[in-house]
Amino acid sequence: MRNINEIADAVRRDERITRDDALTLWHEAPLWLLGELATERKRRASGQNIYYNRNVHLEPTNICLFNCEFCSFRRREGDKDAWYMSLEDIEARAAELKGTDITEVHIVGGVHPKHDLDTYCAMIRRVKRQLPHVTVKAYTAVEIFYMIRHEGISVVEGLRRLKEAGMECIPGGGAEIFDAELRAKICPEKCSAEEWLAVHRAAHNMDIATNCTMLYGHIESIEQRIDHLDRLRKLQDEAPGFDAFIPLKYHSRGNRLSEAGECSTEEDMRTIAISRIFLDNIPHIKAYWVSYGKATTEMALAFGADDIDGTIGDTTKIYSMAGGIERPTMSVEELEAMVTAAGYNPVERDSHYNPVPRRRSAPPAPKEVEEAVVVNNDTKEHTKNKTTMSNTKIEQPKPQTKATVKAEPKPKSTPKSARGSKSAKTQGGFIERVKHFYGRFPIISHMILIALFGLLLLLTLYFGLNIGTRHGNVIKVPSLLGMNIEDARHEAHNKELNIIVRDSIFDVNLPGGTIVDQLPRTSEVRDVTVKPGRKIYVTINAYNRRMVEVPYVAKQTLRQALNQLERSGLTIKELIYEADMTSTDYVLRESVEEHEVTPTSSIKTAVGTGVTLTVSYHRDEQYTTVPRLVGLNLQQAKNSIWDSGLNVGKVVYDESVEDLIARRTTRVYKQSQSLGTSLRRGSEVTLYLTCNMELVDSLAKVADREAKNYEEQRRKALEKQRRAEREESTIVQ
Ligand code: V47
Repeated sequence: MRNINEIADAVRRDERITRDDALTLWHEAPLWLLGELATERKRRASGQNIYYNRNVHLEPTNICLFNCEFCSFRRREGDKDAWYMSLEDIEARAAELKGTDITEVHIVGGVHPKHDLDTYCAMIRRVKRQLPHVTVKAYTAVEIFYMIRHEGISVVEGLRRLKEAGMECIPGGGAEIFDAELRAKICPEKCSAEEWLAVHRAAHNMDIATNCTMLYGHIESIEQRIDHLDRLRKLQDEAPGFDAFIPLKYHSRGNRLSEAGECSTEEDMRTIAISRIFLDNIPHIKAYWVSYGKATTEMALAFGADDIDGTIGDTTKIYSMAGGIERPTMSVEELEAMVTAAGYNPVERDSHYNPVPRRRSAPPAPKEVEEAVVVNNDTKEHTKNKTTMSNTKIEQPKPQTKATVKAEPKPKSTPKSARGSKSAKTQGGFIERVKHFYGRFPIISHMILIALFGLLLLLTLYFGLNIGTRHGNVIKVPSLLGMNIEDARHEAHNKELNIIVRDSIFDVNLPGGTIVDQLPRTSEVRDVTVKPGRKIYVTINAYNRRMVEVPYVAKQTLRQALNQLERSGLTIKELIYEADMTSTDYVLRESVEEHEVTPTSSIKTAVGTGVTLTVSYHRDEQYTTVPRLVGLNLQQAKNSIWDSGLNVGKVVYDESVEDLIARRTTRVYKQSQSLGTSLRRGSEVTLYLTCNMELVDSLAKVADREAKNYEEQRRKALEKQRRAEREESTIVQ
């Protein structure tokens, strides 16, 4: 079993942790360390961004067949506070939302005994009829599993029908805790863990994005929490498709688990942080503000959360009925203020985590919907369809795949009667000539016929196999680096790929909207192929340089100060070392652009600005050792240098680095002083970077050997020192 320091180092190296590691972190890691590690993981996943959206919930009924111990929402038919919305009620509710700027309707409710798959599909269609541009995120896997089993069809067929009705993504509810024993205690009637996972697996394989949740803080053990996370991580490895994980804190009012009480805020933070650290393959961790309240949600941003859900507009009762916020609603301004106060960059997203461009009024229907409608009415004129849509009189628009959108009617072959006499004559002449040739050279003619037949057979086999097995149905991922995001979207759309912006940076030298990184990456030497409809995640250069307040980081350790500055999007200009009687690596003073930063200075500066820190060193600790930098990217190398009490000297790129975009894919292949060299604190280390990964790999192997030797020498030196100390103490005794 690894100790806490080994686990922390593994996380800092961006490595996966085990279930045992997660338990060790839970029981032994101080909260500040969890914050640091989770923030590191969050930074790699989404930089400084915190996401929110403009959404509403639609809870068609609270009448539910199931009677879960933790649920305060559920009512029986006939109960005085039970509600039920007919299809007309649902459509009327959707109609009320027309003209607002919401981008998502999240539908989830009780499993009503009278609802079947058709009713569930009709609900979605009613919403889409009124709000065609809005994404419907609908039904927990528990509801989906119920309706599919009730219908007696396969999960894939059920999902296909929901998708056809307009469901675009699936929320994460109903997961609760997967452990079978505990599930039998708290929600015995719900589908099993395996069934819940099967619904999400099938959805991912059909390219339907989903979320996942965990209901924690009631009667489950920490082992059961980690087991739950492990099952989610395994599914994501096997069939990726989870966009976000949402830890749902149990609320105790009005249900049969009330005696369990509610867990502390510290436990909330530990749960969020460990989820972020453990779930290294799920891009987003959501702190659902409706459940946590505003203050705890803001705190969660320092423990790895990068999403806070949306505006809600007082449309959900699940939490208020369990003792949560009575009328949950937040304006965009409030959400953004919360994020900014925590030192992050608020980003409005759509349901697929694409940033939504800033706007003041309701958005026009996005193009894709217009195109889909065009296809639905493919016998009608394009303009006519547009008019129909703006009048909202279309009958249940069916979303179509992009492949269908692009399909055009095949040109009809010319009718025989229309063929001119000239072509008939030419044809007759050709046949005559063939007959003549056959009469003169029968053997050669037979050989030509056999060759033609063979060629025909080969072509039939090749195309037949490709159609039958779809072996050929893959797309080469284009290189989007350096392209503008709009052009890239256009290119990706033509290739039936989807672009998701997952992060932004700010580089003054590049135009706004330039793509600076992409996943999967492709290059001149390495082609990557994917199936149609797959997502390409990109990082873009932001359009505007954001201003941030410089946090006061003096009177903290250097490590804490570096973390806090990084969280604010700032960097280090210089570390100046000053002798001190008591401590080493303690920040004495801080300045930015010639101004001293004080607890009350409130200086604002652009993201990416360098801050100067004056740091202490104790007389006996004037020297520090150079860390291993080979193999790291520039940011990682800089962090490591500052962490060691050194400064970044020159940054030198070799000839393989052709432009500014290429700089972002470089790694360190050489450092001016090798690992373990003893240097005065504050000295400079020069970094040499390249795009040539073979060179990096071969030099990294040398660096690995050096690191091993260095560790060995250090261990021996320490042993020797301890032995000497022991001997000295025996002599004294
Ligand atoms: O599945 C029910 C939970 C879930 C209580 O996917 C309770 O983006 C706490 O899944 N205390 C429904 N939790 C809500 C949900 C959700 C919410 C926000 C965003 C997303 C998303 C999904 O609420 C249920 C259950 O796990 N729940 N009762 C309670 N007393």
